[in-house]
Amino acid sequence: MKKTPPVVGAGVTRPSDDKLVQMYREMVLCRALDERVWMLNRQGKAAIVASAQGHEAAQIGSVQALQVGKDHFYIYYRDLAVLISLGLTPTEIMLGFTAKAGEPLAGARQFPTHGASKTLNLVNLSNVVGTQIPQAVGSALASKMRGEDAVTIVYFGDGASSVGDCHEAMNFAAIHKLPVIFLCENNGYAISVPLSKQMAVDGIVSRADGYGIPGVVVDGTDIMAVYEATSEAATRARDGRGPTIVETMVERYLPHTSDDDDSLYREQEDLEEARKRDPVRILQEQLIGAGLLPGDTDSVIRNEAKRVINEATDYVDAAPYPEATDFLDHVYS
Ligand SMILES: Cc1ncc(C[n+]2csc(CCOP(=O)(O)OP(=O)(O)O)c2C)c(N)n1
Ligand SMILES: [Mg+2]
Repeated sequence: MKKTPPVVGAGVTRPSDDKLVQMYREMVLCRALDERVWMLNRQGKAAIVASAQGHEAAQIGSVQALQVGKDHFYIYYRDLAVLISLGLTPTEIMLGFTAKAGEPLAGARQFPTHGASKTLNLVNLSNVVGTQIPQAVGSALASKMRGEDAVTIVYFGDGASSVGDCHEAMNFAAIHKLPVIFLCENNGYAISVPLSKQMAVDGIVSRADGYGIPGVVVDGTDIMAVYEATSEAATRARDGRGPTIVETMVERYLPHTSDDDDSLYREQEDLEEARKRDPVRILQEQLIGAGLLPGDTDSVIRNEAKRVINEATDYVDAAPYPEATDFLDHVYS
């Protein structure tokens, strides 16, 4: 059977130097936020945390390849860095983790990182794994019917790729050549279940042939590779050539969530190997090598992140919980 060629490597897009440094700032900020909310969980101040540590390059590199305010974003619970890259502040995100008043996406009445923003075209998500995939395809269908130039991106894990919704969504999007990007964050685990017990192949990209769409596997710890692959997928979508699967190979550094104990199913050695592929350190080294972090720029960026996270922590500590009656504010009828 004819294999669909991968889309990456046509030499389309490299991020500008300024954009690379901006993406590094976001990575450092997100890592600091992630570490802090984990700490807040251990202090009993945040009910649950799903960490993005190890996924940051896949999340930020893909957002930055798209047009925020015009394109549509369907995320899942691990997409903390997508929120940062869309422009939410650490304070706004932390209000969600601590369920405090003023949380902008869901009035502090959702699982952290869930909720919607009309201005960002960020659509509310369900914690039911995989449900966002056909919803995103519906959004892409709407854009096509309205003749809009918008692309929809949907994020999901390797585990989510095994639910029926994923197959139905990809098949439908392929048939109708819809402007959607399927971005899989393949971290090798669905909670405690390793990839080898989820599927009989190495990853999800080989399914692309079965749908008749292109698919590409990228190193999800290399932000430039993610940016390039997402840019090319977005160009295809905007040109009316239909969907693309972008499978980003990432690492999950921490347990599935703060409620999980990964020592029950994951070898210490496996984790140590994973930590060698730290996307933040990889970009830091790339930028230093390219002379893009001259002098004390790196420590200025890190200190600024620390300051912002400390301020956000103080803010949410002092913030009240929502009034019991506020829940009606977000009820349609
Ligand atoms: C339909 C459904 N089945 C099971 C669950 C329980 N569950 C929550 S997260 C998860 C694993 C998902 O793994 P993956 O898609 O790889 O994402 P990751 O957490 O690894 O980023 C499961 C099974 C759920 N929320 N919804
Ligand atoms: Mg996974």
